[in-house]
Amino acid sequence: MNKHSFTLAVMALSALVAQAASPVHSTVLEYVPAPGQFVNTLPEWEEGDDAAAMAEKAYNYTNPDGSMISLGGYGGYIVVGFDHTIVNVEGVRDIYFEGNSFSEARATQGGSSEPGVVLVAYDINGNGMPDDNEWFEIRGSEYGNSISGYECTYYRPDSDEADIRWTDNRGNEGYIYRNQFHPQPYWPQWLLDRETLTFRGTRLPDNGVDKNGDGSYFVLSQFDYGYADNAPNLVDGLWNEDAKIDIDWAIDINGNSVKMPGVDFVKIYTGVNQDNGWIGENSTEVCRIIDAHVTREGSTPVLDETLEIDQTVLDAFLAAYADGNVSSVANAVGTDNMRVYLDKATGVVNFNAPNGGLAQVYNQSGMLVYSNLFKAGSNSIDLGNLPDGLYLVRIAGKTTKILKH
Ligand SMILES: [Ca+2]
Ligand SMILES: [Ca+2]
Ligand SMILES: [Ca+2]
Ligand SMILES: [Ca+2]
Repeated sequence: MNKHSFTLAVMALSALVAQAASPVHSTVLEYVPAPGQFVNTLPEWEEGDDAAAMAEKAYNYTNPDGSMISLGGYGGYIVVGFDHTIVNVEGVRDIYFEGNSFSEARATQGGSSEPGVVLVAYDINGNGMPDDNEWFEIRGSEYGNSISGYECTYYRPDSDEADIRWTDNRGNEGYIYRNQFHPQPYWPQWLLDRETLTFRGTRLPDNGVDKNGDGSYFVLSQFDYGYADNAPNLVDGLWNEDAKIDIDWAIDINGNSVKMPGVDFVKIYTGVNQDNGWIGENSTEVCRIIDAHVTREGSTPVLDETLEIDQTVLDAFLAAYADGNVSSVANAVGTDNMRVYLDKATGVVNFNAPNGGLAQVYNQSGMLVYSNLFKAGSNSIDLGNLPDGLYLVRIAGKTTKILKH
């Protein structure tokens, strides 16, 4: 090899190196915190910063190995993207979340866990963006103890010195309380034109306990698995398995497990709505979000680029979710906290009810075609033998329109 071709080879090699994929998230697409004691400081808001500027700052605060950002109270979220698809590797956890939880032992033994609910998206339509119907929730250990369809609205305060009131769709209300340690405004300053901020999702159970009963010592217990900022980052210097999620924990809008080929986007939102006295609101922190399939861990992890998406899994996934996460639930209708949906393939209407009651179905002519009692929990009504068309499904006195087609 002469000197010239050697130089070319080195140049080609550095080009390759420059293009190597990074296991760490490569972009922050959205950063919308709920009000909280670290909002406007993690990351810092400066006069003139708009939503795009704050998303960029959120990136700079999380990657590379930066500090962290806070999502504020319940519902506040961040959406990140990667420069490659995180492959769902069979039988192992695929995504690693760095947070600032310092619990040393599991569950009730103590800690500062502030679990964030995780959603993952595969770019089904290939437009380079996560679309609403591309998200799948990660079913963590508390899924059965959580409230789905939860909605929390915060009200912009009249002054920066006022606590920030919230109400939810379960009849509760409360405050994000100001504290002496954090004197800055708690309302996102780039969202001052919004009178309210509403967040929807799954509400995890409260995990904070006033240990001495006098407000002096709060313990925020760690959940078993499936959340961000829930478990300590490291165990014996290595990435903590409890800080990782398996893409196989993804579920669709029906609550069914989904076999996803991989993940292009990750969303995290604060999942607990609890005030812990002087510690303040439970707020999820996010540092780096990392493809866990690496050949080297640590501050500069190296991606294992030999992994490939399983074509069979991809084909089956695209066939099942060609229209995204609502392909089988085109008629999903939320009725308060009850979601009624039609499985197009079978003609079965499914719903989850907090209590038992009477279900009736009328056809377009107003004829009663179904009447039966249902129980608390999951129920189904089989309309498979009925002709296509519009039906009125009346469940516990609430009517939902379902178009069977
Ligand atoms: Ca996996
Ligand atoms: Ca997309
Ligand atoms: Ca926090
Ligand atoms: Ca935290």
